Amino acid sequence: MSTENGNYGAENIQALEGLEAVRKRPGMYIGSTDTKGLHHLVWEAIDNSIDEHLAGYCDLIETIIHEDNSITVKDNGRGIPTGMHEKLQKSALEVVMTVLHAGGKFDKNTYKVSGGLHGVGISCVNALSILLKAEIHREGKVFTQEYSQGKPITPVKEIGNSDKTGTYITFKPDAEIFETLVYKFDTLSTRLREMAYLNKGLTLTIIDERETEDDGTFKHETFHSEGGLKEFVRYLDESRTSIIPEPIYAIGKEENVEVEVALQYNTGYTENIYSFVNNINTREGGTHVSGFKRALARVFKQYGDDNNLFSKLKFAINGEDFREGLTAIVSVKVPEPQFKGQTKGELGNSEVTGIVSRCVGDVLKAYLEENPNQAKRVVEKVILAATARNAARKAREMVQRKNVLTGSGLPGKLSDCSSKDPAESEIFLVEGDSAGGTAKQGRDRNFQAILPLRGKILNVEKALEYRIYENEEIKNMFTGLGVSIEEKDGERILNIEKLRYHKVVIMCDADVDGSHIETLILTFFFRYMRPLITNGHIYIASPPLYQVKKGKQFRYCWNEEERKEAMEFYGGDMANIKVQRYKGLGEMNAEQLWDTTMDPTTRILKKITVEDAIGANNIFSVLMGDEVPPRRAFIESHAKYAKIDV
Ligand code: 0RA
Repeated sequence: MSTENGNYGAENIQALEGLEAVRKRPGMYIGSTDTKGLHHLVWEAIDNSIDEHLAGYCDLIETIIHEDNSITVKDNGRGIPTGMHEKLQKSALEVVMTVLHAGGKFDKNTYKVSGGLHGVGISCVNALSILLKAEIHREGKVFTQEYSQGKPITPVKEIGNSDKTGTYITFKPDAEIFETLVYKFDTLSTRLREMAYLNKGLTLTIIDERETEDDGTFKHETFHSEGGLKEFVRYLDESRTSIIPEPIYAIGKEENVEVEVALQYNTGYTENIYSFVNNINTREGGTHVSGFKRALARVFKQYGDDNNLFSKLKFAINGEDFREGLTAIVSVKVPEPQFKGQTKGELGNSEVTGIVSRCVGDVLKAYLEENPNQAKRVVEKVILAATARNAARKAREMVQRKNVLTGSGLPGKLSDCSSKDPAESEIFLVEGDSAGGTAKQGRDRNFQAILPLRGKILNVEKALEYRIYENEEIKNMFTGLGVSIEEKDGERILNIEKLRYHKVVIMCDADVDGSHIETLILTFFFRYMRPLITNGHIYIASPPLYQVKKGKQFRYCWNEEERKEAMEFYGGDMANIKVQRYKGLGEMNAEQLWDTTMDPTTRILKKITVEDAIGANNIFSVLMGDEVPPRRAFIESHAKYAKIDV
C-alpha cells in the first residue's frame, strides 16, 4: 500500500511548482503573512474536516494548540484515501497534500468551500509549514506521511492498526513565511463556536497545551449546538431584551441551494445581520442577504396593509424600518458560490436572492398569521422606527443646512491642518480639551488636524437616532471629517467622497476611562460610519505608559516588559532611576506627545479592522445594554474595564 521512497523527481515537478508559487506569493493564497494569515492555516485545515462533516461522515473535530505553537486538527471522517492514484502514480494522500487544489477532485461533496476567502486547499497549509504530518486512520490501519515546506520527506507508511477512521493533520508554520508564529486561543475558539452554531450536531473542541487551568488540565473548550442558528441568535442577543419569545426559524432547499435563517427582534435600535455562505462569513453580504431583506419588507408590509396598521402614518415606511432592533443570521449552502466585492466577502450568485426570499417569506407569513401578538409587537416597533427615522432625517437636514449657512461649516473646535489634500492629511480625535491643547501645540500643522472631543460621547446604544445628530461631539465628527448621511432608494448611505483626512486617529488616555472612550468612539464608527473602517481610515494612537529616566537620559516604554528592560539598561539602581507612569495624555508636554505618539516616523498606529470594531460593539452592548447579569459577568471577567461605573 505504501509508495516507494526516493523518486520524487521529474514527474512531480509540476506539482512542486504549484506549491513553490504558494511559498513565493503566500499573500495570494492566504491573504497575508501576519497573524491573520497564520490563523488562516487553521481555518483551511478545519474547512477540510467541515467538508467531510457536510458530506455526512464526520461529527467531531478536535483542534490542539501545542506548546511550540504547532497545530493539530483531528476529525473522525472517512480519512483521506491512501491508495494509489493511477494517473499520478502516487498515493491519493500525497496528491491531496502536495497538489494545489487537488483535495476537492477526489470527493464528490456538493458544498465545497471554494472561490471565496478559504478553499485554497490543505496543500497550501503544507506548502507554508516547516513540518506537516498527516496521520490517516482508515480500513483498519494507520498511515502517515511527513512533509516539509510542501515536499514529502517520508513515503506513505503503514504504522499500525486502528479501529477508528479519521484524518489527523499536525503542522508547524514556517518562520521564513510568517511574521508571527503565536496562535491566539480566543481567535480560534470564537470561530469554532461559530462553526458549532452553523453546523448543528457537530462537536468542535479546542485544547491549548500552552496554558493550564486551575485544576491542572490544559485550557480547553467544547462547542456543540443542537439548536443551531436559533441558539446562535440567542447567544448574540444575550445582552439585549427580546420582544418575541423565540427566534423565528426558516429552513428550506431549492435548486440545490440550502437556506437556513434565524431572526429575533430586540428593544434596541441597531440592525445586526450576520451572513454565511458554506460556513464562511460574508461580511459584505450579497444576494442571500438581499433576498432576506426583501422577504422581510415584503411580508411585513403586506401584513401591515392587510390589517390596516399603517394607515395613520404620514410618511412612507422603508426597508430599513423593518430591521431596527433585528438580529438575524442568514446561512446558505451553495454548490458553486461566486464571490465578489473588495475583500471577496460578498455573494454574487443572482439565483440565491429569489430562493432565500421565497423560503423566508413563506415562513414569516405563516408566523405572522399564527402569532398575532408577536406580529403586533414587531409592527409597532416598525412604525416607531419609521417615525424616528423621519425625525432623524429632519434633525440631520437641519444640522447639514446650518453648516452650509455658517460659512466654512467646520466645527469651531477643529484646529485644521494647512494641507487640503486628504491623502496626506490626518485628524486626531483627542479626548478632552486639555489634551487637545497639548496635541495642537505638538502637531505638525502642515498635515495634522486636531479635534478635541469633550467627555463621554453620547451613549449610541440607548439614544434614539435623532438625538445622535443633536449631540455636539457627533455633529463635529460629521462636519469635521466631511462625511454625511444621505438617503438613496430608501436606504441610508454614508457619503465619504468628501472625507477630508485619510487617516482618522483616535487618541485617548492609556487608562480605564481612556479605553472606555475608545470603545465608545469605535462603536460609534462601527454603527454610523462603518465605511471609514472597512476602507482602512480609522486608527488608534498608542501613547506610552512610562518614561524611565536616569539623569538626562530617558526612554519611553509601552509595556511592562519594556519598562523592566529600560530599568536594566540604566543599571537597575533604583535610587537614580525615575519611573513616571503616564496616567493620561495630559501628563505629557507637547514635545513628548509629538515624539511618542504623533510623529509618523516613530509613533505606533494601530489600524482598526471590522473585527476590532465588532469586538468594541459587543463590549459596548454588554456594558450599556439592558441586561444586568451579562454586564456583571463581563465586568468581573475583564479587569481592564473593572472600574467603569455602569
Ligand atoms: C478525499 C476523498 C475522500 C475524503 C477526503 C478526501 C477527506 C479529506 C480530508 C481532509 C481533512 N479531513 C478529511 N477527510 C476526508 C472520500 C474517501 C472515501 O470515499 O472513503
